[in-house]
Amino acid sequence: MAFTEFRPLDDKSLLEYIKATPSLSSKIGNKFDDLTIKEVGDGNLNFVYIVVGTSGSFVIKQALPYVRCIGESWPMTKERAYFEALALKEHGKLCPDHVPEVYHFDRTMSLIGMRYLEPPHIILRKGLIAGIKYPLLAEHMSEFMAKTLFYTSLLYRTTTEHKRNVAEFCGNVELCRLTEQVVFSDPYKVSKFNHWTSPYLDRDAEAVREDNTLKLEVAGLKSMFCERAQALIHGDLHTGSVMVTPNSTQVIDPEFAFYGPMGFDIGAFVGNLILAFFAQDGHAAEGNDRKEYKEWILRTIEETWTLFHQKFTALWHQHKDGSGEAYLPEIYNKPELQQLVQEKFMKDLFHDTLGFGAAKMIRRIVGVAHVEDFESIKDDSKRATCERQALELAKLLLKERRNFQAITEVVSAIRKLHA
Ligand code: ADP
Ligand code: SR1
Ligand code: MG
Repeated sequence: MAFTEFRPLDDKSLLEYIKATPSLSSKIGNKFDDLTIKEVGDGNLNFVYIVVGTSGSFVIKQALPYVRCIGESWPMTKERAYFEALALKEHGKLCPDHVPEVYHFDRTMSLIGMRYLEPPHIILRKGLIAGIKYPLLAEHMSEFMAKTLFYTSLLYRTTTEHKRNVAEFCGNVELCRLTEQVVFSDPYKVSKFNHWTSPYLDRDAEAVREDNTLKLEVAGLKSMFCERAQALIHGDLHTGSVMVTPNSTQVIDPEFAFYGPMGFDIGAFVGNLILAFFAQDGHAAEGNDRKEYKEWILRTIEETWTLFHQKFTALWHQHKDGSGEAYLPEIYNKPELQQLVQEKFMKDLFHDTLGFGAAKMIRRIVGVAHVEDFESIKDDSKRATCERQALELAKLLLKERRNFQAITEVVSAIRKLHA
């Protein structure tokens, strides 16, 4: 069977594909008799196959020309696989400890072969729902974000390198457009795709659509998302894009990658931790009130930002006399000026993080794509109570973010709203 043009794979044709592809067949020692192939895609967009043999394993991810969770009625370019492979390779170079290795990429087939993150790796969101603590999560995620964001920004790169890379990722316009629609537009208008826990949140969803201050702030964030090519961002860094064990943290699924605002990634991660926090009461059971676990999530939120701040500014300091063209050493060489510049940069980034984090929370409650953290709470009324608290916190963060000076204040606001 030749694979010279695009074709959606199934278990059987995938086996033929593997046999015809040396970079994949060599990973399983060219042994095909004992192979198991299983489609496990539980994401919103693509098909993912786990391939395991006695001599090795890998994962195959294929993009079909539509959004999987909606169906063929929502067409979506399969070129997204190209940008995912590109970003995985770039992130892998910058932060190899936290990104699965790419073994193979086929642009015609929109197909990526990569390391199988074997059990006990699970999707972080599922771990958070199960109440599992990950002591290294903040350390690892702050490292991933600090390295990928710093090294792809003008703090490290020349404007020539930066522009070349920005131009390449501008090709991922359809995925950016999807985010523009489902994060920054649909939740603030009537859309056939929106849904929420009705009737409990009918009034809350309507309030979002009628809130002029909220709309003003979201417009500013959308403009930043569309216009600010600050760094190569993952573009979809929620807790479903991270696989974990207590010792390992791996970031997958960067198909939305492009040059955008750094705060979009940090906000996505922190915002999804906040959603996980507010969902905990819905998962509490007799003998397990999740009180201690909620404290762990709050600590992780705090540590993620604090460690990110430390690591990012350390990289900046280390490369301050390098070829990055944002702050030329001959202008910004005085320590007090360097400090001023850095403080301003980090303060703005903190506020961007809160704004984008809040927007990402709102879209998960009244937009098209919800999160398992809430969806797995079977009792509608209980779910609505959890979601309403998260929504109120998100609205506060979005509107008042410039009044927050430190991550500890965000944690205090979460506690206050939860009480
Ligand atoms: P989508 O782009 O549709 O969101 P994901 O990349 O999130 O797809 O993958 C869907 C699911 O497939 C993940 O939730 C995870 O369970 C599984 N998966 C994806 N990549 C790997 C991998 N490298 N190793 C193990 N499982 C993976
Ligand atoms: C139709 S929206 C699907 C969502 O799933 C992806 O993970 C992105 O978050 C996207 O917004
Ligand atoms: Mg995904």
